[in-house]
Amino acid sequence: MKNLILVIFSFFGYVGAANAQKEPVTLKFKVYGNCEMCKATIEKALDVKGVKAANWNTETKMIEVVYVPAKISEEKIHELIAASGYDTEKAKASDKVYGDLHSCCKYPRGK
Ligand SMILES: [Cu+2]
Repeated sequence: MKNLILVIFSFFGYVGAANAQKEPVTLKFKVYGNCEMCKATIEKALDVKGVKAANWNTETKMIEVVYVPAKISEEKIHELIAASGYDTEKAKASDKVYGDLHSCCKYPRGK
């Protein structure tokens, strides 16, 4: 009987952990960029499954992303932004995509 209770409790513990992963969480980090056009590109890059909302601030260069960890990873979010041409704290855009950005969008970059 004790074992059965233990099994039931660990089952609910497992379900609880799985549900936690399905809850949206908010991530805030820096994305290098310049203007409203950058904002549109960055936010469009995150128009994917698992991302509930993305809002990049042109003044502070900070992005707020609401996403579901069970559906998309934090790393993937950084990679998607980098693939659209913008460097983040964790992922760097390739010189090719950076070079393809509109001239007004070529944000200052380190070497
Ligand atoms: Cu721009």
